[in-house]
Amino acid sequence: MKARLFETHRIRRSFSVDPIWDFYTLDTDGNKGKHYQLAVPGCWESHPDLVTYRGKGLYTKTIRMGGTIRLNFKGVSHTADVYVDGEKVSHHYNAYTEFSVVLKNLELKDHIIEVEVDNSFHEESALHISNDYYSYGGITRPVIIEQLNAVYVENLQFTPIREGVKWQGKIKVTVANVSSEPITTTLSVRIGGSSDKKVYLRKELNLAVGQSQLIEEVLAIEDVKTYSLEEPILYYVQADLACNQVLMDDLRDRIGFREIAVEGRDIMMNGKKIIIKGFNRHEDYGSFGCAIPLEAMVRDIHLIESMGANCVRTCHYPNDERFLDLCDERGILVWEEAHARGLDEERMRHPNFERQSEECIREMILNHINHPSIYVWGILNECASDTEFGRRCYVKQFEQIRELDPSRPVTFAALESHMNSGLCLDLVDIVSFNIYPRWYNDTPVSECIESLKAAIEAGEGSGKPLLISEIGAGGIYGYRSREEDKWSEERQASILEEQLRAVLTDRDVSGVIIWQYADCRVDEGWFHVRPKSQNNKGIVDIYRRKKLAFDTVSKAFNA
Ligand code: ADA
Repeated sequence: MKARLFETHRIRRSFSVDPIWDFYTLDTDGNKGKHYQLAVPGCWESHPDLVTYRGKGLYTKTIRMGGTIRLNFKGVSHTADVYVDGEKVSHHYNAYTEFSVVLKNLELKDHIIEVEVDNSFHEESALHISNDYYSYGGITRPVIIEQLNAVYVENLQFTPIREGVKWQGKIKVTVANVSSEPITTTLSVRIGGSSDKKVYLRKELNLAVGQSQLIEEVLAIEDVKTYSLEEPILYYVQADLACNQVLMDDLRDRIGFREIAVEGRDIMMNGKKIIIKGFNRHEDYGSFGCAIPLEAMVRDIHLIESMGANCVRTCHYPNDERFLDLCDERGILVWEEAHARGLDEERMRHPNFERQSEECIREMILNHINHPSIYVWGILNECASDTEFGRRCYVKQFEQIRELDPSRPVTFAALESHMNSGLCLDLVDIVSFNIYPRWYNDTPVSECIESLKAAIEAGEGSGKPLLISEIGAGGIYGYRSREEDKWSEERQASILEEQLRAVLTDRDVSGVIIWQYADCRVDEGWFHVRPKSQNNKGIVDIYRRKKLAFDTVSKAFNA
């Protein structure tokens, strides 16, 4: 199972783990229930017995391994406890960010890996709650098991810096000594195409037992072309570790030389203004749930591109890296977002909210910072940005993001009803609002936008770019009505036609992100406002069947 669309290692070896794991449901006392054999990655809801199962489950796999092993879980939904031969080696909360653990001095033999997974809305869970999307259960993203040598490249970050017509790059490499001896190793960093790379950094490191060292350098990069949406040219950054001229480890990632900036009311890419035409996309597909296979991700990209879009917002959580890789390759901009949706002040006061949010932001940026397609970091969608306590949470999270990545603008999608209480619009680089004129109210779209702009101008968001981060209407696939009554495809199409015409012709707006690309399953707690227990505002349904609005959006975006 590949976790990326390109090879990240030549030296470091990863095991190919058979994709079928043993699985047992667990009762609240941890007693095993029925036995299943489930695909990993996958959602347990894909099994006909487990479509609505919310609770605990146990995945088990026997793997022959030894020495120093790194277990890397790209996503487990949503609380994971990992055991090796019965000993707990890792715990992780949140379905949408990766985690890993290094096991040392393992005897070469069969070892039993067990992953206890919980997708219940347990009392420790501040971010996964009954919501207008579904928290699936399972090992829902790839599991990578790697054989390490004495040292390895733990993390590799690259930030492009534009200096006139030249490019620089800020490199941050973390190297770890996982042996039982102090070690001297030579780090070299290469940048270039898939074959011709130039060495830009060579450094000898002396690492004590168990020591990790961060190496930061700004490098002048030669002979590279700019990454643009029209020409999304990608390069590789590669870190190698050698001991006594013997290669011990390597890590390779893909990068693009592009600069995102905010100038006045404009979002700039490489010094040119861009207009965002995008979709909000939940990771949810037919009967795959959130464990969307690569072929289906590619299909989504083709459909999104065919409508003339240039952006995807990963509402409301960090996405699978393979999808981000596809956006990098296709020149589709990504608003990536830390996990939170519609948390009021009470929920933001949950004892675990701050720590779980902080972990999600750190893991999101640590692992996704190199993707050139990501142009903005988002947080706290429609949370309590209208209260002093809520504001303190926004302040703290934006500070953390700016500390981890000062190179990208930040934003959050605000509730329309907060437009006059804009307590947090001074904190963002880009002002974003979610509005639903003609759907949740019968306000003419242009009137809604005018009052939004007036409210922003009167507050702390004035003079900044404005994005309509959500706008749309419901339409049930296959429900047709010449009278255009609500939930019909015809009504959805005509509302979107008015919405997109008003937004895309308004020179004060830097773009629009439609809610939403595809229908998605929602938690049963939302059934009373969500026919079929789905959010039906997709332009395509959960199986990607086109609604009438598909043509409406294509016409507006391609105009
Ligand atoms: C909000 C929210 C979305 C979705 C949308 C809707 O803007 O951010 O997640 O719930 O409303 O469909 O009403």
